[in-house]
Amino acid sequence: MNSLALINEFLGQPPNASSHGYQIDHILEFCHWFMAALFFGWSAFFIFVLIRFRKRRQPTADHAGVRSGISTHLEFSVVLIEAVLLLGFAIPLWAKRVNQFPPGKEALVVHVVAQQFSFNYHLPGPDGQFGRRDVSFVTNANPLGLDPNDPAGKDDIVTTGELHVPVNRPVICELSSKDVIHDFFLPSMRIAGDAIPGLLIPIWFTPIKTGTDEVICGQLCGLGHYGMKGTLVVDTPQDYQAWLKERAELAGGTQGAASSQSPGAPKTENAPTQPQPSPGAPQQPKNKPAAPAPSPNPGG
Ligand SMILES: [Cu+2]
Repeated sequence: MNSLALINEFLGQPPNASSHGYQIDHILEFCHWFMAALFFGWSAFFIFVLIRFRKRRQPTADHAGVRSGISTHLEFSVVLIEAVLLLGFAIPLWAKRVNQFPPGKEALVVHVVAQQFSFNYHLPGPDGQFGRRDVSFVTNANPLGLDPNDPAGKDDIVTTGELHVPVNRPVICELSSKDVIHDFFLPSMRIAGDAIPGLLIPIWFTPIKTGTDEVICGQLCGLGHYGMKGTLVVDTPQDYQAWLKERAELAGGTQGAASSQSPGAPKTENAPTQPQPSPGAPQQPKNKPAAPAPSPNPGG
């Protein structure tokens, strides 16, 4: 995998950190080599034709053209390789991603709610139940509009900018947006999905390496799009439990108050050293959230 990933690395792709990512890396690597071969092959052929059929050597046009079948064979091989790539690799890989979700009990389910210009995360807390959300409860302190009267939401955890997940456990992110179309992109996890107002779009991945990874918005969503970054911290199970406990203590029963980012220093040795990019801090969303947060779906 790593020994093959020459072009991927050259193009600045971060190392893979998810269980399915190596398949994507393989297909990307193969496509890049294939495109390189096509580029140099066709370029060489083009230069050959320019010289071979120059006017000085061929003053009158030959209307019969080439009689050898080599170009037909070449073109047929290109079509064949592309068909194998698409039907043999790309479509099955994609189908696996969208059809074979891990069971809800085994996976960690997180609601990812994008807004201009940050990502909010909603976790169900120890009871495993997401509290109800409604746009009428949205305030600066309660960015997701958690219903204060819903008992299921009392222990919910809401964070902005930084999400922690345990290593080697599938994570299902249900994406939605409060304003415009964003894209929740985890380059090192080789996964991305659009966050669209009014829709709940699930994506999933299994992190296989602890550490800190970048979260970016993959859709040009407004003036502050460039700053719409976040952090995904992959913890050991112990560190993850410690983080959950810390978040719960910070929330202190007053839900929605836990919207400050990166409180305290995370206890991992891979803790981010750079300051948080303060998503959305200077630029509060100018437009009021137009669409209501999608109704939560307890139990995933
Ligand atoms: Cu965005």
